[in-house]
Amino acid sequence: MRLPCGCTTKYMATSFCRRVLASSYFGVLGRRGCNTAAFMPEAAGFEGVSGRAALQEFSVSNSESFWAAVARHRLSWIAPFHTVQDCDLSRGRIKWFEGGKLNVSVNCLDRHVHTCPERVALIWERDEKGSEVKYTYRELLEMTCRLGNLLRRHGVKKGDCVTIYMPTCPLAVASMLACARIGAAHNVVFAGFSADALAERIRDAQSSTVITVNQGVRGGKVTELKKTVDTAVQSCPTVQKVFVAMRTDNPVAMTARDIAMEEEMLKEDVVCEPAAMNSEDVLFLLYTSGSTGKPKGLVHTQAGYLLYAALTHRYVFGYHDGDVFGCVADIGWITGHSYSVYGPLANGGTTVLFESTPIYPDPGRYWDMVERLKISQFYGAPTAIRLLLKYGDQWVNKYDRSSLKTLGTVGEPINTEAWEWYHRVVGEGRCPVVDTWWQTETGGICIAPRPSDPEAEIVPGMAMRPFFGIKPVLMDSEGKVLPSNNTSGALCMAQPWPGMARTIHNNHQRFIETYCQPYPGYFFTGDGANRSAEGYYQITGRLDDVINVSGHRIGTAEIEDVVNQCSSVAESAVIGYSHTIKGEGVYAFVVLKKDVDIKEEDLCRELNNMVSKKIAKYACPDCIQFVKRLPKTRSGKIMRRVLRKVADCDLNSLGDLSTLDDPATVQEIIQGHSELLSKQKK
Ligand code: 7RM
Repeated sequence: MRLPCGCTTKYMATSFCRRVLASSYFGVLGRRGCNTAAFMPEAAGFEGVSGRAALQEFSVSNSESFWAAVARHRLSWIAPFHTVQDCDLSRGRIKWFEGGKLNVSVNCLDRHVHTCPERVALIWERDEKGSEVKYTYRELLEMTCRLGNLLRRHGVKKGDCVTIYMPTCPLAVASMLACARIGAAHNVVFAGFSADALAERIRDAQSSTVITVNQGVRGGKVTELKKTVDTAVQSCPTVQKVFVAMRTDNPVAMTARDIAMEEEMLKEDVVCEPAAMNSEDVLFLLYTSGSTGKPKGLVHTQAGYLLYAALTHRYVFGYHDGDVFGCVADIGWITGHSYSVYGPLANGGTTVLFESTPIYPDPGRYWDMVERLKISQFYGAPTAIRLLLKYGDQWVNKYDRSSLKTLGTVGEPINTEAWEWYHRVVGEGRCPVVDTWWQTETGGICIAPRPSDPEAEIVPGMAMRPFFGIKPVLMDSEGKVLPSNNTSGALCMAQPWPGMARTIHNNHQRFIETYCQPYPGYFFTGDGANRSAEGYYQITGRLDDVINVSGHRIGTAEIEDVVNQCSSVAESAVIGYSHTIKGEGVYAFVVLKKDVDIKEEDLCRELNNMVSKKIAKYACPDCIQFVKRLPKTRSGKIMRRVLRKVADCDLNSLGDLSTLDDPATVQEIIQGHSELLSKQKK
């Protein structure tokens, strides 16, 4: 017999199954607040809270009772928490569920193995189309335990930080969970980052252990990940062990510090004692770009992060038992952490790990996968939607998409055309599209169309409504809260929530300065937003010098630092400009040193090579314009606003140029820009 939770009767006699059954049972009978409890069993105990709007309101104004109830209901605790929250945003002090002890890997694995061991946890959609591999909860737990034991044997201890440099694959997930099991923090570095970028992150995280694969495979191309690690660790004296898994059959050179991971895992026991972790112990670091040249390692902790990822996964997408969740983000980004790994697994879900690209081997890849794996929720990036839209509807229509229930987007604003196409063509007009706004810093989705009401109206291209417990506010330039609707301002959060980042690794001062000081008492997101007449939020983009290339964050200062290292370059200014596919493209204005005698073409190639070597390919300039000088104010500040207007061909509103030292520079730059455009057209 198949139960509603997807288990068979054989495994029924457990608390988890009974709880799921009990809660839906009471919901249907409408014991309390019929509507509310049926939709959200966690809320069944909130006396007098009836209806979804009331629940959202309650979650914000009674956030302690709300989060306490949800935390007790959704997480398995080794010891209960005694304090729901202890937060002071003005001082950057954020603590949730203190006193509580738990293990994240137990929450993601063991408790589902007890109830439904043969349920599929992971479907690995390998780069090679049609060769997917499924892993049950039992298999994933086994893999995680073996790896946990292996890491322990090699000296990884509670509190250590393990750097993971791997493609999106089951062993990468097992590595993350194995760290969680033994109490080590993980630091996943996107496998597209260069050796230099990897080394910087290993050093900053003070990792002594790295996990990687021999080679990566993406879009049919092989990348030498182990070699990149070899190069990186040359400048990382802390690294003592490198675990190497085999993604391809090609052997790689191994040194004394390298360990053949799968081979050694086979020798380990399949049982691994989980560490009892405090709620506020570190679960992981994840580096992201800010407005300086140095990326920041945002710190997420155990209970609050896991709870928030699980709850948002369930309610923003309407995930139910038996669904197949398809988040196509790489695990190197926060989206991969929260919605390929932690959210779905905490909910006992089936989650897809997508290793490939949207157009490999052809632009039908996503929809072929949706048909083959029967994906229920598809979660992707606007940049990919815009790209696929250009290839035409036939690539979508070829495949059966009747399994789809919800479509999601994340990473950048989605334009109406792409939204409409996603809704009408991909979703056949019957799947709600949820445009989800959040950040590495927020841990999970904060604003999304219908977190508390699966029936609510959705406006195209808008993130719309705050999630439970989230209280967004807009600020004016003086730092005052804008109370009315139909307004725009800097997006802040007025109260803490469990999923938010706690600090920047080794730099709490920077955390406070970046997020807490700009608007004292509030958490500043760095984004600007509109609030419509109806009170819906629409995110307009970054207010700082961070650009968003295909949904990937990169600081302009990081790119400038690299460009300026070129011996021919005197100075540079990098900005973002609108790009039809990527959302934003990278535009570099470069001033050469006097007497430099190199062809511009060769210089462009050199600069691109440098950026790709020091950072990653995605950060390479789409456009390089050589200029005699940059537009500067009399105090010497580069007027980036003017450069942005020029790059966007928006010459009618250059704004006030009176503070420029020499307004003639602007004319030179406009001239050079139009020459570059006509050259590119040719
Ligand atoms: C999840 C993620 C965060 C930045 C954020 C925004 C932008 C993300 C949306 C969005 C408009 C959205 N984390 N952003 N989602 N802008 N609408 N739905 O992307 O740390 O890598 O980036 O991305 O600017 O601050 S991230």
